[in-house]
Amino acid sequence: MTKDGMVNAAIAAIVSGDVDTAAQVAKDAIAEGVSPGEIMNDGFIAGITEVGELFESGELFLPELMLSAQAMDAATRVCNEALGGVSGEAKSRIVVGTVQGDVHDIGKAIVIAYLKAHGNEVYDLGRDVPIETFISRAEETGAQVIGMSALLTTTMEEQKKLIKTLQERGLRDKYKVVVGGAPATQRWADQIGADAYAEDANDGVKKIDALLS
Ligand code: B12
Repeated sequence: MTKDGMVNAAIAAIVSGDVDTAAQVAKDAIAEGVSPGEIMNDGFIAGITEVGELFESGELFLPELMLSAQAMDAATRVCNEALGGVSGEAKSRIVVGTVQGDVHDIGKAIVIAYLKAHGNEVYDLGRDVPIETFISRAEETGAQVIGMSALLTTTMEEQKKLIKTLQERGLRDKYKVVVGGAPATQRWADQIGADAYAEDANDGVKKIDALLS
């Protein structure tokens, strides 16, 4: 199959919520020499973006959205595994989680895989993570960076609250705080006093590298 064919198959597998095909397309594409980042961005992320639009316009409903999310999860696992990690001294230690009240974790998983592939030690805090957990895990692990994902306009407030809590405890200067997720913007990051906003996983790696250099 051509690369375009594989990209289209990836989009179709996510839109139709076909878990097995999504995983298989990811494996085939990587075996054919397409990079995991490329098939993820051009294929699977394009597919889940289309699903989001169909959901928003009422052409697709929650049960289908959930199947698409499962297909996305299956594809993400294959691509993330192929991305691998870098051995040797870690560049930095980073804790990353999806904020409390929010179960969206596909984007977070991709960000973590990219950060690991670029030689960072990353602690995955999971989803629906309370502020206290972000802070205690950052303290325990000696992290330099706290990364927060939020996909809902309601839960993005948690990003703001975490920064405020760090300030109140005199811990703000100890950490670089990076925010991401579909509703976040550079403007939002500036408004809440985050150190950086990243629009995708690649941007996240670059911004964190820049913050720590
Ligand atoms: C898949 C999905 C789900 C799945 C999630 C499964 C999972 N395990 O994640 C399920 C079906 C569970 C779900 C549930 C819900 N969802 Co939903 N969901 C989506 C959908 C379609 C895709 C999200 C996604 O995975 N995108 C793909 C990834 C790769 O992109 P990403 O998350 O943005 O991440 C990238 C960047 O943002 C960035 N990034 C993200 N985080 C971070 C963090 C850091 C530190 C950095 C550096 C970068 C970074 O890098 C990532 C990789 O490039 C979106 C639509 C959309 N356009 O976003 C709706 C959407 C987010 N959901 C929505 C809604 C309303 C819901 C529900 C409330 C539905 C309901 N009625 O129950 C529930 C909420 C449950 C909860 N409490 O969290 C709305 C939110 C509306 C709003 N304005 O708040 C959206 C926008 C759909 C819509 N258009 O209406 N959902």
